[in-house]
Amino acid sequence: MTVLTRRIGGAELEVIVADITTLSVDAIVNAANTSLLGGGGVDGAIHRAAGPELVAECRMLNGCKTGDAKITRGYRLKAAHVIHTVGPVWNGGTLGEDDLLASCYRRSMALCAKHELISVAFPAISTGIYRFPAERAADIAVRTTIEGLALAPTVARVVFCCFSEPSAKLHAETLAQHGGPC
Ligand code: AR6
Repeated sequence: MTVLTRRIGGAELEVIVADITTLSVDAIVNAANTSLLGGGGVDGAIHRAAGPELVAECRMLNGCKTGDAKITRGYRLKAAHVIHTVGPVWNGGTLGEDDLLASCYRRSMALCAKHELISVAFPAISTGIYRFPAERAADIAVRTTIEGLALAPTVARVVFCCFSEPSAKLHAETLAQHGGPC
């Protein structure tokens, strides 16, 4: 279900409610952990849908630091690639959680630029098992991704793929303050 679509420069940004594993985009972003070897939430869903080849490739990456991102192929997913990023665990906001979450979106957009990807879909990183407050996370997600567009000229479509309508509403509220209608 599409909640909002906005045009910013040459790119179309969408907020939808969907299962990210079903999307046909160049890359879906995974809210992973530092091991990159799978887990619960969206991470578990992506690994289940991609098949065992995904964890085999992940094993060769030597993990990922919080705030960083690494790219693999998508295997059995419709998405050609998976960008694995590690969001911060929320600890009250005094341990640099905002900057680390922004870094996830920035580093993911940088990988899109490096690999000349055209379309990318993000889940609401850190807002599940890692307990980051949803409204604060949505604001960081949308603002940082918009900033990242300037350095990712190939990206023409960004999807904020939310798992619930309340989450989508929070992303739409921030996105509505930017760009114009499509
Ligand atoms: N499609 C889109 N969004 C989803 C899906 C899905 N299929 N499934 C869940 N979400 P979470 P985190 C939403 O917990 O907070 C894992 O064990 C979910 O509703 O998946 O970054 C990792 O291995 C929420 O809004 O990730 C780490 O250990 C958002 O995705 C840890 O969880 C993120 O929730 C990472 O925790």
